[in-house]
Amino acid sequence: MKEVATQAEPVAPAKAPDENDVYRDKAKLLMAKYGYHIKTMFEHYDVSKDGGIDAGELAGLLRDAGFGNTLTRRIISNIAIKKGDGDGDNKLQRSELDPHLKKVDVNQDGDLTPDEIDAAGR
Ligand SMILES: [Ca+2]
Ligand SMILES: [Ca+2]
Repeated sequence: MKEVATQAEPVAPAKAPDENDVYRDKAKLLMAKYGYHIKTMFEHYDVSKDGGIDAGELAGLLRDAGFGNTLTRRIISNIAIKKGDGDGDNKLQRSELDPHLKKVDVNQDGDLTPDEIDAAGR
């Protein structure tokens, strides 16, 4: 009798939520406050209403989302602005953010839904 190699189903290891899961949950909670609308959230954090998110405004977003502490938020904000700022005004405009957000906003409706956030970076 031929031995049938039992094709072991890949068992999903019971893995503890990794850091990215934690970030995704924070992002979901934050987006929920703004009805998942990117525009609503952007306008909320553009405190100075100049059409761009500066490092201080971004740090406020990170604070509300529960990321890091005052120092790490300041560092993260400065790095994010440096990386994303295309026109050198030290702020992130929608035009500078949208190419990144579009990768998450799969159906391009301007909302970041929990499903899309879950799928991001997997
Ligand atoms: Ca602003
Ligand atoms: Ca800019």
